[in-house]
Amino acid sequence: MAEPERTLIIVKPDAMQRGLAGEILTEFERRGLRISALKLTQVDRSLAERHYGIHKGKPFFEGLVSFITSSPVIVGVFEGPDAIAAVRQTMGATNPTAADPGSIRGRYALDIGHNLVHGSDSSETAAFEIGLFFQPEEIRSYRRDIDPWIGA
Ligand code: IDP
Ligand code: MG
Repeated sequence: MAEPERTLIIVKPDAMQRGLAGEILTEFERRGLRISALKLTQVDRSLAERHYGIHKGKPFFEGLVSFITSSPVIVGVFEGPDAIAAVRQTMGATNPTAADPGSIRGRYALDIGHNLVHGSDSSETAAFEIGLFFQPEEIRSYRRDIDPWIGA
């Protein structure tokens, strides 16, 4: 059985402005993942720089920080078997025109700088990013009756 994992997702400013938040959350929920935490928030510059610290110095860094701080976003923790890989697959590749056409980015996005959604890329990153956005008491551990039916 796949390992239970938690991962951080962000419904980015472009998705919020385009009214795609519900659609995106639905994708992860329908995949079988369980919502462990969810909130609307506005990312400030300091949090953006910490969250995207790995990209500091890259040519797109400044644009990325101003983009992610440009509108309220929804941040969430999703939990389930292999949640990190499942979210990445459901999101699709970073560049939407290279993303699987069935993925969120492949269906709804065209530009790498406007790719709608963030998902942690490893268990270390997930733990770090969840800690950036959520206090431990904001994250709920619970079981659903359907969990055995999705292998959770
Ligand atoms: P990911 O979001 O698929 O994990 P990362 O490589 O971690 O992709 O990059 C973080 C975000 O930075 C991407 O989602 C994208 O919005 C932006 N980004 C990455 N590479 C480029 C680029 O070459 N030009 C513009 N924006 C980029
Ligand atoms: Mg990334």
